[in-house]
Amino acid sequence: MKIHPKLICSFLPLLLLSGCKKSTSTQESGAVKSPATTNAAPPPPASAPNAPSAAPGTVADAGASAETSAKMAAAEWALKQDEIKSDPNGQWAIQATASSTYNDAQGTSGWSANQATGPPNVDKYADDGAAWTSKTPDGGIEWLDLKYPKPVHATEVRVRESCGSGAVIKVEVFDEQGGAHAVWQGNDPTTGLNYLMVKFPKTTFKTDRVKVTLATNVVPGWNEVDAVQLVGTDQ
Ligand SMILES: [Ca+2]
Repeated sequence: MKIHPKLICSFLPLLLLSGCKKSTSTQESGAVKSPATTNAAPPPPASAPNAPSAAPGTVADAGASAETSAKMAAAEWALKQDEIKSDPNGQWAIQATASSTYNDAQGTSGWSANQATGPPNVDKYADDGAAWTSKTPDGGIEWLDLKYPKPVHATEVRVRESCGSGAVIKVEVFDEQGGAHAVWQGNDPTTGLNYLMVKFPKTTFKTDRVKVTLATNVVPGWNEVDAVQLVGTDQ
């Protein structure tokens, strides 16, 4: 049975079990995967900055310390995002094609393959047209094929997942002859708005092309990729 994605989007009850739903709302009440500790900082309670420090050992103190931990984790997450974004050996894709796109999006339309080019531009773990997603949420194997400006001896690929994270199953890089080399296959541990970071021994060949394969059926709901960074050097 073929259902137009927009119909699925408007039929929210069906999506209550989805990892990432399509909705104009930024709420994630239906998300199975709630943003993890590595996700964007939850807004601090309004009273936080002026909260009196409670006596040691009280419940209030435990709450304050949990809040401090959450803020520290959020700061760590932000620092890591910034470090990746400004990595001098990192490149962002300049061109992309995909197995399919939501609503058959072409060019630079929302959710098109091109939305995975350039630096990350999704700020929240949610459905967002500034990321690529496939035509159907849980159809199975889908892929994103990306081109980079400069061929490099690659050491790492970083896939920024922004919705329904955890569905990547394979990352390949291509040599000058167009041969595919799988640099990672496995169970994607990514949760929330974050990078799947695939490190591998420096390739003997230079590459300017990366292919990311997902099994969209392993994480219910839309699986979206905001950006993919290729890390490598000239030598
Ligand atoms: Ca993007």
